[in-house]
Amino acid sequence: MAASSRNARPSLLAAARSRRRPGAAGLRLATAAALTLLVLAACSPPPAPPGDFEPIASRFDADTEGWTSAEDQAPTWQAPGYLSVVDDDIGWQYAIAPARFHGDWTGAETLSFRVLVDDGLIEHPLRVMISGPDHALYVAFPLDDLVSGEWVAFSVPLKAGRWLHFDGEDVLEGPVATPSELAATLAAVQDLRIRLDLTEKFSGDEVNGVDDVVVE
Ligand SMILES: [Ca+2]
Ligand SMILES: [Ca+2]
Repeated sequence: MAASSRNARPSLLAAARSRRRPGAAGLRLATAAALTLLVLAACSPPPAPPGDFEPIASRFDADTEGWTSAEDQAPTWQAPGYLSVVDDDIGWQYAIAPARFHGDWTGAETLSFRVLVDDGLIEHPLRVMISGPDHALYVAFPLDDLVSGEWVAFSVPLKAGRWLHFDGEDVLEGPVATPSELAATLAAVQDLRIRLDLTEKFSGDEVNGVDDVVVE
């Protein structure tokens, strides 16, 4: 870019000089053209390529892929290829993603996953939560989305609107995150977890599955 601006200026000036009686209007045009070229050369960084986020996924084809849980009992791998999480305490059980899911999600558009719902009495909404340096934000899915004993697919856009500030497990609806709060959180994800505590059971008899967790 610097080379083209260096080349452009002398040739334009030479063209202006070669005129015998350059009118004021002609000089102004030549000067404006030279300035335009200089500005274009100086101010045109290459645009960022769109959609350059590299998707992150856990398909659990062969093992637990490093996922953990909030309560004592570790998740287990189940054939033909999903993660099984047992609710074995009165606390809230979560499936917790490994560090591979941490980092900059800027440019990602959707978070999706599937859940195999325990066959007990469904009482608590499914939640997914992402945390960054300053905010813990979650989306709660309607209770009616859950189907006892069935696999259900969930998907949420990584856009402001549905993401709420975590304000305790028992607060059903925290304050809505602003676009800038969500963007700041997505730029430095430190934790991703899915609340898998859906039924009234809590003593090792509630078992939920999760599969195909994808950020893309
Ligand atoms: Ca799988
Ligand atoms: Ca439970």
